[in-house]
Amino acid sequence: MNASFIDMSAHAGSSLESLNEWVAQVAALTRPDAVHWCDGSDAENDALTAAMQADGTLIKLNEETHPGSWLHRSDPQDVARVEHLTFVCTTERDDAGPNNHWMAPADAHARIDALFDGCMRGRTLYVIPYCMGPIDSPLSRCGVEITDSPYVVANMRIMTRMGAPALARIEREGHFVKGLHSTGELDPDRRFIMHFPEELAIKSYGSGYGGNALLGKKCHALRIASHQARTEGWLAEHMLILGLENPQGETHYIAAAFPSACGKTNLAMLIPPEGYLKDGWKVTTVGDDICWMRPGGDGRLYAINPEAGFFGVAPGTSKKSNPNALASIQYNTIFTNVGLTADNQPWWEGLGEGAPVTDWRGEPYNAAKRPAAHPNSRFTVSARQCPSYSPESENPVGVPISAIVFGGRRPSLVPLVFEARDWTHGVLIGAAMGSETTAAATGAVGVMRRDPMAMKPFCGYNFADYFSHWLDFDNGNNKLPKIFHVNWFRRGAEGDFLWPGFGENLRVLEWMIGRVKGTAGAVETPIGNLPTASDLNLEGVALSAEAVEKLFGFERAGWQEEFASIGEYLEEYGPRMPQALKDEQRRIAAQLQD
Ligand code: GTP
Ligand code: SPV
Ligand code: MN
Repeated sequence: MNASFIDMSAHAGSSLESLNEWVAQVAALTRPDAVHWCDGSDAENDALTAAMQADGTLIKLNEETHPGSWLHRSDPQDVARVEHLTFVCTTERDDAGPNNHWMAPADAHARIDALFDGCMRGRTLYVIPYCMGPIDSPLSRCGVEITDSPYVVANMRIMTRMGAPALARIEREGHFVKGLHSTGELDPDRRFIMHFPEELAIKSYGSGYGGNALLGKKCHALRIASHQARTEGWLAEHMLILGLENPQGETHYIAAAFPSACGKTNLAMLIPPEGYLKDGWKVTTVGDDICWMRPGGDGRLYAINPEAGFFGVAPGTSKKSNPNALASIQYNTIFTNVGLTADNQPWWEGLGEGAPVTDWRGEPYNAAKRPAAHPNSRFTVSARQCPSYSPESENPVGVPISAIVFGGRRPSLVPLVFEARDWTHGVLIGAAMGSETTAAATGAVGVMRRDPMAMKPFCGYNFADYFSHWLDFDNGNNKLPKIFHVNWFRRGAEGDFLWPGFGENLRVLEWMIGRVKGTAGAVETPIGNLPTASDLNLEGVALSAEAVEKLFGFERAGWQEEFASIGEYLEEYGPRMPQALKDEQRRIAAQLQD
């Protein structure tokens, strides 16, 4: 054990005692050569990146075009979240629910501790104190991640409020979420991502990638936080948060849940179409992936983004699709698993300029062999670098939410947008969400599955209890947001997307706020309130007759089938499924038969 470990005895006797004890226990189990407590300083970051450059973990990008930026290549077998190896370990199996893989806590600890035994020999153990959310917000929660990956440290520094201020808050509060991570041997057969909600603890072994390894993100801010939120009366959701400012200068905040790689980052950074820009419409970005919200004194839901950075999908990001994201990642950015141009600039499919010479595995680019960038390649960047960054991201009170939006990749049946009649109907719409799987998790891509509230991989407890928790917010006192469903991914007979998407999505947001204010029109149908094409401002958008019919139409026969399938889905949760949700499904199914 080196000196920096002994140094921390300085904290003994303070309320950091339990932290010190835990670090000592972990060090005794994992046997690192050194222990380093992260303070989050520039000097620390410079030293870590220099060491990673020296050992090849980071590759320096073109300093002229991309100052302060790096490429990291992860192990080719470690490029996405691993849902089949992700466990929620509650005492009672039913508390994890059919939506999670479950293991008894004692068994889970024994299995993963056997992997941790001695795993940090020859490595440094980093202690990362972090705060999810503004450091002075009562809605924020702290955690400490122990890791043997300096790449994780560098990413956590961008993604969270990491270091000394977080440690001070932990010292004040005396409690924190404990996350233990080791990259291990990166062997997919020796890999587990385990959650212990009852202990507010996470143990992750054998992956260095994204949500598997940056434990503040999906493990803490969604799986553990959703459990905490249920017991404390708030919501931890897989949602972006954006501010929509109209020409009158009013800002409405919208939270939207789309499954992984289904458009949250893009919508959060939307640039309005030209006519809207001229009129003075503006979108600001509060968050692009995670939203924590709770009722304020006035009964409205107030939301914070617990993160401080974006871990965004690189492929498809271009000047045309997402200029704000592209501008954000011109400097001080870590790229993971993208390709390289001849002059060492990062490159990915859909960038729209330049040409790759090296692919994400570090081999000469060969289009016949593999894409230049992995489909789940990502950029890590501070939210503050985004031109549309909202200073409200730092507001300790959060922002009041006017509308909640659910959506997924639905090639057929589901129209562009519809509105829930009330909160219970909105919860059913969220619970019934379906989407095609994407490259954000290992496994087949393009397979339809139910992904309630975009939380299938992230809810830390039984979905039946989660839906009950959602329903409970409608208690007569709260002034709840309106709920909507969108589908940017409807396809035509030729297989093409029927809606132009991206910036044009503003037209749909405008209609939603019109509904919130009572100024926009809609037609009532059994599935909810649908706009006609003339209820949206479609000036300058050329839609075919097929597009208008499919984007704004209501297909009764298809919805009858869909509701039969939703009914079966709710039954999978047995008697824990709230009756109110089953009643809502039956009411709509009956209306669809009329
Ligand atoms: P995670 O970070 O995995 O949670 O993903 P995300 O929900 O933030 O998705 P992101 O915005 O990164 O988009 C993922 C993919 O969807 C990219 O390839 C985008 O180009 C594409 N996409 C986003 N918005 C739209 C849209 O409005 N229409 C279409 N057709 N594609 C879109
Ligand atoms: C997602 O998969 O929803 C992501 C990427 O945002 S990860 O951090 O890997 O979960
Ligand atoms: Mn996500």
